[in-house]
Amino acid sequence: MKRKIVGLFFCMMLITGMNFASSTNSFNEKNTITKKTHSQDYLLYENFSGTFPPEGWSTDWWTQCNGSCRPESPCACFLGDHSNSYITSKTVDASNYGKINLRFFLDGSYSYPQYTYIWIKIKINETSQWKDITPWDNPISEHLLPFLLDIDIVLGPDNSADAFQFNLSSYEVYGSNIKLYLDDVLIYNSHSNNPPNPPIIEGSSKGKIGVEHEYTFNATDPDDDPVMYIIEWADNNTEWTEYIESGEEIILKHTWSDEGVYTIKAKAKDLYNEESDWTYFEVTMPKSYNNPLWGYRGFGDRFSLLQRLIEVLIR
Ligand SMILES: [Ca+2]
Ligand SMILES: [Ca+2]
Repeated sequence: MKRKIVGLFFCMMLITGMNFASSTNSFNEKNTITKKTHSQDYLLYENFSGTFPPEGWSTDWWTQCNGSCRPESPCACFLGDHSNSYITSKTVDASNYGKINLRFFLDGSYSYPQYTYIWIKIKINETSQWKDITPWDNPISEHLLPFLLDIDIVLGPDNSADAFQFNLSSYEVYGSNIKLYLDDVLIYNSHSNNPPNPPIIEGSSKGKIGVEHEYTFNATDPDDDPVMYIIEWADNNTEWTEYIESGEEIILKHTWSDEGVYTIKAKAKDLYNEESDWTYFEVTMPKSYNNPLWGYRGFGDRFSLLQRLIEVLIR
């Protein structure tokens, strides 16, 4: 086991944090991160659904919450009952990796950002000091939350990170004004990750205004990671799906309200935020036949069958 501290080359990091505060309309609250059970290269995944604190974790005032969690309850939370708080992950052996990523969701609120401090720290092994990798200045001075943070951590070729740990701590002068919600902590090896293949889109290329159309999306990930889909329906509607297994079909319904040619765009994103290229699928919406009878609903399926029959006959 290497204990080489000199020459230890860890850190630094590239922040690819996404602040969902400014794009809440595109964040699907139903998004869930699926825990992979197969050949996956992650070192730690914690969604706080079990006993609290999870085995190997430690904290002072953090507890388990069932509301306000992002992406999914339950999560770990600190409800501002003290000025200081911390939560520390269990240790993981990252000594086989030159680079890892630390990713988590953090949400919450505070009244006085100018008196609020939030730190992210890592520890490489049991004898090393905590290293501050906070990607913002403290006090935070402005409203940062909520976000999904994804931090690249370069450990270097001589890495001795055999007891790697992550720590989140906070300090707020008026302690009761801060609330923090932490969820889906993932420490993973991003080095070997490949993006998913572009999704295959299946469905009708001709449609009718005001009628719901079904489209099937299917993408595979070379690493067999769970994938989610981002679909732009070309009428200013964008849809995000939940994560599903690689290669599993997902069926989505959409209704266009104006005539025209619409180019659906879809891409797949894997659990580690790697995105596929876009796939395009053109749909033509001719005018709807303005027969008042067809607007009548009540005959159920038999009537829509009749409607389709008449439609074929008059074409
Ligand atoms: Ca959770
Ligand atoms: Ca992948």
